Amino acid sequence: MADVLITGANGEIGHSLIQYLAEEGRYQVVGCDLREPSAALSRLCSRFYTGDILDSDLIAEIHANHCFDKVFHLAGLLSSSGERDPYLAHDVNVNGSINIMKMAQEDANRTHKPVVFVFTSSIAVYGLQQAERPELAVREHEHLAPATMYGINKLYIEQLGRYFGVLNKPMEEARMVNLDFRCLRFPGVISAETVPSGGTSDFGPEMLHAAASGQRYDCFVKPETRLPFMVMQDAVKALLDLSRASRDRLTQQVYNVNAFSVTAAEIRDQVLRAFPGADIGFDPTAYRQAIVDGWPRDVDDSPARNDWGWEPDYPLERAFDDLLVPAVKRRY
Ligand code: AKB
Repeated sequence: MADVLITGANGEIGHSLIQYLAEEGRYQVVGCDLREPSAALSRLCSRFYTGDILDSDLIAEIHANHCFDKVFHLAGLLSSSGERDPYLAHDVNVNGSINIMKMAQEDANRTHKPVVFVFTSSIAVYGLQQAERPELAVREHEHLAPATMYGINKLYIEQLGRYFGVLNKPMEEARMVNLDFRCLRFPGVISAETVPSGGTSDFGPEMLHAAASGQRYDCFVKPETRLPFMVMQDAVKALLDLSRASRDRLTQQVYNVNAFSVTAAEIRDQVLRAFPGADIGFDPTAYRQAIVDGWPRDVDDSPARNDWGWEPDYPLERAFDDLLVPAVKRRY
């Protein structure tokens, strides 16, 4: 059975992805995270490394014990955390990513086969002025002027992925190493199972979890703030589908993916439909509002749809009615 590495295994996406991969039973799942795994998570992984992707001893230990043919690199500081400590964000998001890329390249050298390296990027790579926030969905090559440390870090790793990636044919011979680099630019992700922390799209899931657990919630962005979102199930589906797509079908390395574009007020309305007594207000925080004001209202994900058949299962109402609301009701 091949080994697959998941960094950021203890994070929201990591957790869900590992569940799917472990249930499928096609891989030996190796997890890595700064935080100790729960008992359930460590049972799902064939091996779990607790430590920092900046720690060269940890990287050397993982490298000595495994040879990966697939890596999902999810570890990183999110956008709001990144603004609170931009140097730490740079260290983890850039230098940590380079450590993981280098390890994967060495595995590719050992086996003479490119390692499929799936990187989670974000809508934070875009940077728009309020006046130019277009109504039309933004395409992958447009408005790439991120204003946050997190967005800058993500865009840079995308560029490194292009540089080290198998599509960079002229450089292949000289470098003798390669990554089959595949990247998703995620919108905000909403999960019923976990509550996020450190992100700026977190107001969506936070509103839902607060209502379900009977707590008041003050949303930190304005009601009219519109962003693209998807549910965790679709995020995991996108990761798996892209990782399994035949290389010949991929015309680019970086893909937008989206399920619905929604305002904070519309999320509140969905939550209120399910929890009519929920106490939800709006109390925007200047720096977090500034972050989302630079992000696109919608993204064009037609290359993902055309190249590898991306299609979300959960549009807005279905996401809340069929998935999120029943699940949070069971949880609280
Ligand atoms: C964040 O808010 O930082 C993330 C993202 C949109 O990348 N959820």
